Amino acid sequence: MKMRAAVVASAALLTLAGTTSAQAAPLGVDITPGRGPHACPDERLCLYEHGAFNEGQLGLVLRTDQDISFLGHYGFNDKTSAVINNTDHTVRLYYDRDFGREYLVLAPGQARDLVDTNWNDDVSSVELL
Ligand SMILES: [Ca+2]
Repeated sequence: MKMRAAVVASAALLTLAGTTSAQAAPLGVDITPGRGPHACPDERLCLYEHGAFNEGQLGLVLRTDQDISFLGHYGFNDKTSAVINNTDHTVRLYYDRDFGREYLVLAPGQARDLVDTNWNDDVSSVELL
């Protein structure tokens, strides 16, 4: 009986958390048109389709709080031209899917325009350490 009561109590707590704190709910991955650094919310890693964080040309922003083993699943393979890491994690951007080949490291809070680097339109997977 005691155990059952505990399960019910924790289920109620989860429901409460879900209704009162929409921002804390796991986002997973989403893709939205966006322009500029403000298009990247807190706690997200954001991949921008165009350089200068889409400031010069409106484009898509992929926003995630989890690893992505292949950006092609989201139509975003070899598209990233700028990145913002608004998570608390060190992030790795990989050339190949499944976290393969070389990676570029971004510290928490770091942003980078990739246009003039050899990473432009070449990222295929991302990992949050
Ligand atoms: Ca691009």
